[in-house]
Amino acid sequence: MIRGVGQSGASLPSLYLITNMKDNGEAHLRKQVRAALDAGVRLVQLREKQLEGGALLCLARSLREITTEYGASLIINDRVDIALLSGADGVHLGQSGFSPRDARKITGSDKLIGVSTHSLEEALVAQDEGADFITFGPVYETPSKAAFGAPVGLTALKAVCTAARIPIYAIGGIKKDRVEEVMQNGASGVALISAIMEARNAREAAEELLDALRSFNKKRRTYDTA
Ligand code: TZP
Repeated sequence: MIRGVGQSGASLPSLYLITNMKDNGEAHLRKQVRAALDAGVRLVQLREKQLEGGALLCLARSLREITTEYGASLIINDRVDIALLSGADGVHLGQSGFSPRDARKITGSDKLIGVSTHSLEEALVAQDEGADFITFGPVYETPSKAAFGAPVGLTALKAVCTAARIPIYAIGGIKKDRVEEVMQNGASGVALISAIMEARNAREAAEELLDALRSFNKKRRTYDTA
């Protein structure tokens, strides 16, 4: 696995923020995303499955403007059409929508394609089909995925990180205190929703997560060159 570089050669930040506005509304979503961008987050996925096309496109365009201000990348969950219409940098696919290979036929080579995976097999299929990166999880228990059974855990994360060549974001229950553990097990970064979207102070939460990633990467560099 090459840390932080997608199959297309694009370099990927180690923190991947995913939105979920729940009942808080769009203004709150924009506020949390902006606070995260202020802190230094540079990769954001718009994931609002409840929104119909028109409303989703409108929100995607407004997040496109905000992320552009900060030089950050914007990824759209599932909807290749919305990704193209909003000028987003890529699309994030689930297991039940388009395959990465089919999505690529629509997006062309310059968009990023991410895929949600939950097993080694899914991860390797996504890689073979040209995904730039994957999320793997849920690594830990997290309320939104409780209905889908037990989390995959760190051993499975490590196995996927050892076997795959593309960047892997650990997802599911990621808080600042768990960053070091998932990175030690081979993740190239962390993807998360509630740790930032539900934080009282989203800027501070994002800064703490970025600090944890930076201090892990610093330790890893020291270790790698020792
Ligand atoms: N896929 C696997 S776990 C998850 C998704 C979308 C939810 C992550 O949310 P949180 O709040 O960071 O645990």
